[in-house]
Amino acid sequence: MKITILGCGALGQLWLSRLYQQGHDVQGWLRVPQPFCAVNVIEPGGASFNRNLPTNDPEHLAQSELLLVTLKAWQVSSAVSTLLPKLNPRCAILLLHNGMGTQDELPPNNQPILQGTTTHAARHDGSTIIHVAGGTTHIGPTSPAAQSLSHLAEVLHQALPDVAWHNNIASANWRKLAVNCVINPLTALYNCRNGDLQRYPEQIELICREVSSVMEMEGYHTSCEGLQQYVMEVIQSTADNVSSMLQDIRTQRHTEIDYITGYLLRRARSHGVTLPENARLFELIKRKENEYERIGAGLP
Ligand code: KPL
Repeated sequence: MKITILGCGALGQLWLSRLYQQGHDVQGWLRVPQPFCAVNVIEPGGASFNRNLPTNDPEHLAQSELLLVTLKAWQVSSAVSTLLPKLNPRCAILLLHNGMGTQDELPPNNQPILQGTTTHAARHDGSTIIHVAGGTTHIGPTSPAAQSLSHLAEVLHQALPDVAWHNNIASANWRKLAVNCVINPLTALYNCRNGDLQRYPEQIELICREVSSVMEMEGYHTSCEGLQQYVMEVIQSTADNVSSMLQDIRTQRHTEIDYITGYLLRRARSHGVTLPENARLFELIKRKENEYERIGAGLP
């Protein structure tokens, strides 16, 4: 399959290496074009992949059957909007990021669009990508044109298992949103690893109660207890992880809070509801982010 991967960070390089090894014709797409992408991945068992892969070939892009987007949520709309006119109308776009709401920001289009979440953990160590732990990628259609694309789950599963197909991906996305609404801001504020959050059961319950109330209003059957149990399982299974938001705060990068807690608050507002605990966490993270972004922009 001809595939372009937009975003060559840790997750993008992991997919590039795995899809290449499966015999797919892959290229990376970089915002600032470079002659190639040096992909250097170390797998959990110690095996390594080291190869320069092609980038930013417009012909390859025009012939791609899949555009796999592994950018941060806040980078998606401008990057994908620029590429939309250059894509084959049948090229599927798979958005793989934390949080929700990026698709609402894209200009009207008829591309088959899929959305997904992943629990694979990968991080940079200098110029090397460490695939810290395997996981599951859940994907599914978010536009009518993508409903017949379940075979893509099998293609991706062959490269980087596990991949699960969901006809109703929104429901899986909301469960992941609940996980991110708890783990990401709390680890960033307490400056701790995911596993340390087991010390804050009351606060986790408060966040889950607010998320489940919005999910119910959006028409998804759920319960606070069910969500809380799921979040606790993820906290345990990713106990040693430094969450992506804590990594962003530590390295003074823009966080995905607008698409995680921010998305939740926007949906709540549309139902005329306020969420005191999530609103408080949102403000605290924005304040942290503003501190270094103001300094970075040279503002007093
Ligand atoms: O998605 C994650 C993240 O760090 O962004 C979790 C699931 C919280 C794992 O760390």
